[in-house]
Amino acid sequence: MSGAIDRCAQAARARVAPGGQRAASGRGAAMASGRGAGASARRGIVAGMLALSVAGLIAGCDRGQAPSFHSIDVTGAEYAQDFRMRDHDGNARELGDFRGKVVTVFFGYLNCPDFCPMHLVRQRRVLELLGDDAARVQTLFVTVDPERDRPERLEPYVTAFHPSFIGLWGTQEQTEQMARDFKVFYRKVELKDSAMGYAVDHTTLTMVYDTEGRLRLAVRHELTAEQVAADLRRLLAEGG
Ligand SMILES: [Cu+2]
Repeated sequence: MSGAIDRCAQAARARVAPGGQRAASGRGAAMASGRGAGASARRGIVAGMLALSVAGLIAGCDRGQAPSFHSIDVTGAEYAQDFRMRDHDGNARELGDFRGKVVTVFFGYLNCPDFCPMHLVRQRRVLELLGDDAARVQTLFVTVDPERDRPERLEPYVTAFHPSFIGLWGTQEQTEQMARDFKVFYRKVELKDSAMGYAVDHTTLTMVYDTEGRLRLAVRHELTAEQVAADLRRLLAEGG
């Protein structure tokens, strides 16, 4: 994960330590005084409270304020500032082309059996939830398998999820460069006994830019479409 996110996570860990201890002793008390289901329900509540407080600290990281985004707030991060790739129609593209829109960037590949289609389905649902505001959101899907995912294959794939989605393609070198710039990890994994030949492990965070082109959020794969839509709505409201 990114340096910025690592710093946030470290800060969250440091700050959550006292709460964690309180939660641990609280759990001990519940176990000592409770019986059966009552005690386990209390344990569930304590664990839930701890999880919420950790999520809250990460979301509001280092800014000393109430959590405001479901996603990880990476405002001010100095990586993932721009890219130069081709879109699925062969046009040169950079981040500035999408000024005025909230832009989401996800790295994946067409043969992906799970994370990529799930991401694109979530994005489609996010646009549905945003209604008219969806016109001010640009979804970008960067292939980390440029050898197989040629632009002519990217286009029908991404637009099948939503006509506004754009696939980004680069040479092997350009793809590696963009992934480095975005602190994204990917790696081919040979598959024995599979017609697919290989899979590609990859980072599943979605990077989100505000309407001014500033990197703002890293969206975890686990977030729901409702949570992502709420975050994007906030960014769109900032943009007026
Ligand atoms: Cu994938």
